[in-house]
Amino acid sequence: MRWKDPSPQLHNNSLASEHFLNAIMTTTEPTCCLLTNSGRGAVAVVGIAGSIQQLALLNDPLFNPIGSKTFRTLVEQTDQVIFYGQWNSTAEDLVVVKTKFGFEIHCHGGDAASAAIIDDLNQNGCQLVPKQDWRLLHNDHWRAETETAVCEAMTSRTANLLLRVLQNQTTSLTKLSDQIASNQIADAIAEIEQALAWADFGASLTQPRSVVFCGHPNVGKSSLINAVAGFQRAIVNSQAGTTRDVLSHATAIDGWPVELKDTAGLRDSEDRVESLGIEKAKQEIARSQIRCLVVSCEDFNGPQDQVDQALTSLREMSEQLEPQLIVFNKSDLVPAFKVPHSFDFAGPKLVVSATDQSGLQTLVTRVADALVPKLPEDKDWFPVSDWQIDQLQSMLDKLNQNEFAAARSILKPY
Ligand SMILES: Nc1nc2c(ncn2[C@@H]2O[C@H](COP(=O)(O)OP(=O)(O)OP(=O)(O)O)[C@@H](O)[C@H]2O)c(=O)[nH]1
Ligand SMILES: [Mg+2]
Repeated sequence: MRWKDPSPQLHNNSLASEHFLNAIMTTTEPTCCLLTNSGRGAVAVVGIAGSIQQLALLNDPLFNPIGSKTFRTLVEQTDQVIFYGQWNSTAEDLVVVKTKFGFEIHCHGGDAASAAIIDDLNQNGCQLVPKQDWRLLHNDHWRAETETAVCEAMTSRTANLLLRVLQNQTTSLTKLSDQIASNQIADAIAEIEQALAWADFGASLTQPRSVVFCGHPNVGKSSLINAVAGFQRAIVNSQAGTTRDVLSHATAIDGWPVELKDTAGLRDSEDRVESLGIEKAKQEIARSQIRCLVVSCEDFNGPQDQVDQALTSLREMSEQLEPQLIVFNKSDLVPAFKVPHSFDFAGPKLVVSATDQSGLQTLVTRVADALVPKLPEDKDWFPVSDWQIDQLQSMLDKLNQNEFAAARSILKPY
């Protein structure tokens, strides 16, 4: 049989998952999948599954193991699991590992090496399947989702947390299933609610959070982003209104993946292009998780009427934009600058300079605190994908409607 693209419903239907598993194990045409994320690691892993006798890797000399024996002989006549050798078409030295379902090819982490291998496999009848479906080989959708999240982790901090979630998963879901089976429904509900309380955090481990720098023109938003990101990316200019679009820079803050967003300075403008930029800025500010409102220390250090005007404007912007942090930049221009007493704000008020870099470490720490105010405990399990969140929500609904067996069946195979 030929492998067809899986239907979108596949993930919501355990019968369909079983169908997939049967298909992949009995098909005469093997399948392959890039198991690691594109361009994110030193080593990329290409998985191959299917009827072992038919594997392209065995039938054609795609791979030459070190020594005089052919790959087929080694696989069929020895218990060897790890094979060192050369991929023929690219002459790359790599490692092939025998697995429960077929093989894994561990090659160079760049995109080109894995693409060449997948191309060779494809040409030898090994069909490429999406990562999500590949993981259903486990026949455990809960595990498949968490493993996929581990592969999507962008930093070692998030990868470690996701691995811990994976380790805790069997114990936690088995406990939940047992609680429902033994009619401890209130405990089960509390358990699910506790897990769902971490759902946003779980999602943030694979999807970067947006941190926007906003404020009036010329206060140093672009300069601060460049300083935090560690290199010159956004255009900085002494002319107000320099940034016209939303610029995005992917990085990590304290190990949390983020997109730093540079926005146009907010002011009334007659210029059509600038006004469009300001409109986009407002939309970005509204959808960002963390908003850093940037002002210039200079505006708070002059004649009283200028300071009063700056304070009024700061209060208005703070009410409108609801920032988590207020950043007084250009402190190098105002020695011994003090944040005005008369300005009340619940979050951190930071005094920094993009030019001499003072206060930047504190700024980064405070952004990290705002991103993750609290960490889960080592033993905690929580959902890390939309599918897992949906399943837990639907379990809650079923438990609340006294449909205990239906709720428990969602936890299959636990
Ligand atoms: N002395 C000093 N100058 C700074 C500092 N930060 C930025 N500047 C200068 O202020 C001017 C404006 O900086 P930008 O980073 O372009 O300001 P912006 O807020 O992005 O401006 P728009 O894109 O126009 O909204 C430039 O000349 C910067 O070199 C700082 O901490 N100290
Ligand atoms: Mg700018």
